Amino acid sequence: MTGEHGVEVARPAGHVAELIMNRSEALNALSTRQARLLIDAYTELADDPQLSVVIITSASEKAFCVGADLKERAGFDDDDLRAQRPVFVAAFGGLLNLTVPTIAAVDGYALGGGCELALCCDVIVASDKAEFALPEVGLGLIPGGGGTQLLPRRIGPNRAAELIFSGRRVDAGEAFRIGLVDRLVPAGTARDAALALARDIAAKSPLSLRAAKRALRQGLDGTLSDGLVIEGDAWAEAAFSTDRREGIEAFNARRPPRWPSWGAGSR
Ligand code: CO8
Repeated sequence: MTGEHGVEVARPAGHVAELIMNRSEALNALSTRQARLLIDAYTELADDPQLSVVIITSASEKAFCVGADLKERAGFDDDDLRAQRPVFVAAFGGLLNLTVPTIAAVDGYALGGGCELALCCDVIVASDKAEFALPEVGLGLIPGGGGTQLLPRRIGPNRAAELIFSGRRVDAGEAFRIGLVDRLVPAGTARDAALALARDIAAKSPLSLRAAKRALRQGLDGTLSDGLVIEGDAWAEAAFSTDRREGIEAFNARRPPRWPSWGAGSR
């Protein structure tokens, strides 16, 4: 295995956490150890009731994440790969299942599992120098971190098929055009742009954000009519909350809301 492993959790603004992959020497390649560090970070964040937004990003100027650590895997037999699988499933699933809005800030390569980490987020902010690919079929694999399911939901099944079957790299401009990237910003500014967006989001009702995300995500799993029922339940949770009363009062008083759902310990 190359380089130090590292995943830092920073708090760059109120109610915002930044999860920074910091294994720059190996371009944040996902070894088993690096995947475990991600899982530890999600566990810490999932337990934090004061959180409204999570950004996942990289300390490397060159890469967001280049996917599975192919040097580590070079020594793997089938049992090793089988043993790694649940760790990797949790490293992707833990991000996908965070109950607060998530943003990937991508300023370089997002390849294989790196692209899938971004796909696990609600919003992808990328800079001009970002590049995306799911090259797994060229390695005798297939995307296994959610890529075959999340990419078609993002960009449509046929565009996803073209990218997954060819494994080709997509530059930031094309990624933005096809909807793989949601906000395109100048090189070197993806983290700042993601933070600006995160601050905007974090000013909103924490209860509403969680309810909206639940409706959005769970709704995508089923039929439209099931989704509308899920939306109705999530709507009721927000609509009959004290946050709704505060939101309307603050609007009419022309002042920023002070969300009751933050509770007394709000930072
Ligand atoms: N694993 C380990 N080390 C890597 C990886 C990787 N994936 N990618 C790059 N590195 C290392 C290189 O070996 C090199 O290290 P060293 O200097 O010690 O030799 C260093 O990073 C820099 O790389 P390069 O010298 O190659 O730099 P270049 O600028 O020439 O190229 C690239 C950079 C384009 C990123 C190139 O290295 C590359 O193509 N890397 C492989 C990317 C790839 O194919 N990723 C997909 C892997 S498969 C996968 O991710 C499956 C995910 C499974 C999830 C399953 C969930 C259950």
